[in-house]
Amino acid sequence: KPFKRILMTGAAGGLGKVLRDRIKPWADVVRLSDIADMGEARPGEELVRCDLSDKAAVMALMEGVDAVLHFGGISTEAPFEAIMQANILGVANLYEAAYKHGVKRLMFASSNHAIGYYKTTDMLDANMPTRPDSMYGISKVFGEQMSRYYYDRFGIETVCIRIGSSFPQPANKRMMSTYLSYDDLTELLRCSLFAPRVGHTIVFGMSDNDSVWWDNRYAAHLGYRPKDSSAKFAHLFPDSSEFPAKDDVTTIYQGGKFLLDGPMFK
Ligand code: NAI
Ligand code: 15L
Repeated sequence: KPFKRILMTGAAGGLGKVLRDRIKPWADVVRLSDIADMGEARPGEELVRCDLSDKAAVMALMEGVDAVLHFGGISTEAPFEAIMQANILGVANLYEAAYKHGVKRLMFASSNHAIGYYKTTDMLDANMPTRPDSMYGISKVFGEQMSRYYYDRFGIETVCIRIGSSFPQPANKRMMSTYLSYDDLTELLRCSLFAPRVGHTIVFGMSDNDSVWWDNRYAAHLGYRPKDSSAKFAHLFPDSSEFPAKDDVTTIYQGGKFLLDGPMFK
């Protein structure tokens, strides 16, 4: 197999559970980690309970690891203190451990909430300034910058995937634009790990949806070709009302509901 040992953090989470078996073909051993219970280890797995904010524990977690898929952390808006521990200190610990243990490549699960304050009428590429929509979004910007620094300083490569909405199916009209199927996510992870050179790449994690807000021109070297589309779920949202609806911040801005969580709209 291509890698001896891949580490996936956030293994007890929604995406971690889906990916657990899918990433197996890529490594002799998959080391799965989370602060939460991950159940029993299956063949080819190592389970390590670890709080990402614990520097010594993250250092130990990285021992013998060749590549990292970093999904662990808080995945929605939360008080800054909690975000700071899991997503800011957590990412700092992760990169320092990756450096000390000679890890050459990582995937960082960033989010569309790093750019959630752009409008749904905007078309973005990866070179446009970030516009986070929440403390959560700010923590993802931090992760993107942390990984950029470790590339510039030490040559450690990272693909930051600004994941749109990766769920079994879109839950609302907004997600018709942001939907990323599990198969396409898996393919994007494969590209992120196996493209010959990625340097520091930011890619928007979306399927081949009909209406999109993001342009992946600067990630062409990944060779990512989505096979799914949200189009097959169009019947779930027959409402032909205007999108974005006037005076509804959750449809005017790309970040959707996250716009309501900040102090601005309380
Ligand atoms: P999730 O919340 O289901 O999973 C995150 C996992 O991280 C949880 O199992 C949690 O226990 C773990 N975690 C939280 N704090 C931790 C800590 N201090 N130490 C160790 N582990 C900790 O989220 P989901 O949906 O699986 O997302 C995975 C990653 O992808 C997250 O980083 C999220 O921000 C990102 N993402 C997901 C999107 C989606 O559509 N599912 C969209 C954009 C980004
Ligand atoms: C995210 O970053 C979250 O982790 C996920 O739960 C969804 O809210 C997603 O963005 C989204 O914007 O749909």
